[in-house]
Amino acid sequence: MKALIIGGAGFVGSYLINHLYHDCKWSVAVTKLENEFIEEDYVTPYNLDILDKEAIHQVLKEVRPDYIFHLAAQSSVALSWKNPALTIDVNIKGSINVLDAIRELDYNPRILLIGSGEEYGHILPEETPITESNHTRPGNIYAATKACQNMLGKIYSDAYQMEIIMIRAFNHIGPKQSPIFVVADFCKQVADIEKGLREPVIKVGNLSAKRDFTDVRDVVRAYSLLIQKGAAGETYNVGNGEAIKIEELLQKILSFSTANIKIETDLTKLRPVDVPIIEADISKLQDCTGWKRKISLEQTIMETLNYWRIN
Ligand code: A2R
Ligand code: GDD
Repeated sequence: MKALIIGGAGFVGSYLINHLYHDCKWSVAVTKLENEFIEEDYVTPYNLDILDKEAIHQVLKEVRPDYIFHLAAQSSVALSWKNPALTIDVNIKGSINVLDAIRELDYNPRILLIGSGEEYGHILPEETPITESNHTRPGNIYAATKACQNMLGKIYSDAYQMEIIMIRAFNHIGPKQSPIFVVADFCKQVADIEKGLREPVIKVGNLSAKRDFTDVRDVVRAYSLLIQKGAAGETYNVGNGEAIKIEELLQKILSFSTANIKIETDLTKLRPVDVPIIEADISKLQDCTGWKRKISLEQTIMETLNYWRIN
């Protein structure tokens, strides 16, 4: 089998490359932005900006993948408040370019479109844990772009009989993630405090939100299973199935350090809207693939903290 990962130089990409090549034993081609670097020398890299549809077409013609994983995105909720236009361009226009370029092929590859648990947004108390058939009520620009991508995936799948499977990925974490995201951010701050690089104060945003965290290695296993077994035109939640309060997450991280650390709210880290809870119902994923989480929250936090201790 030949897989193509679009947007493979990011956090999930590096784990997906490794999993598809070593565990699935597929041949793997990867696209990246021109200024990005792919560490894994056993995959073929292509420079590609998804805002350039003709370039997507060229890569697809050359690789002729059986499976396409579309990861490329402006992936930060926080950044989407600061740069909504870029988020809309990359996540909506970029995704439609990808879908259109695939539609023009003379064969029908299977495609995984990676959306977000954030698409559900303002979830009512009786709706949690949330199933795929629930209403989406996005609470931020990033979430709106991913909800739109999901709708486009469904429309293209139905209208053109394309093999598109839509994912709603909940929070995924692990070593190497950018510290713009909460677990990497807190772990890096703790590691910097331990190294004496900053005063013993951790700066935090909204601690009252509850989010559903899964180790990225478990997430990419779900992706490879779903691209093989998922039904075209269907959406699947990928998450842990249980949300944790960010405050509790912070306490877990702090419990892995002997440093005496004070907690301080940084007002610049608060978002105009931060929905209270996003928690996945994962029965559709489990019924389809038999997927189960292998890595505990404690293990992934510990490994992320250790990563920042040596980097
Ligand atoms: O923003 P950068 O410079 O880190 O590059 C990101 C890249 N990317 C693009 N690729 C092609 N054409 C573009 N116009 C474009 N704009 C951004 O997509 C990055 O290398 C990659 C996305 O990876 P991350 O930001 O590390 O996200 P992560 O955590 O790997 O998430 C993968 C997917 C995304 O669709 C998220 O929205 C979703 O899972 O949660
Ligand atoms: N980043 C960050 N930094 N978040 C903080 C902080 C902080 O210091 N303090 C509290 N938070 C809260 C945020 O307000 C949010 O409620 C939660 O921690 C998680 O924030 P992020 O880690 O930035 O992730 P996200 O939930 O906004 O988005 C991530 O998960 C989505 C799936 O649910 C990203 O990986 C998205 O790409 C993904 O779609």
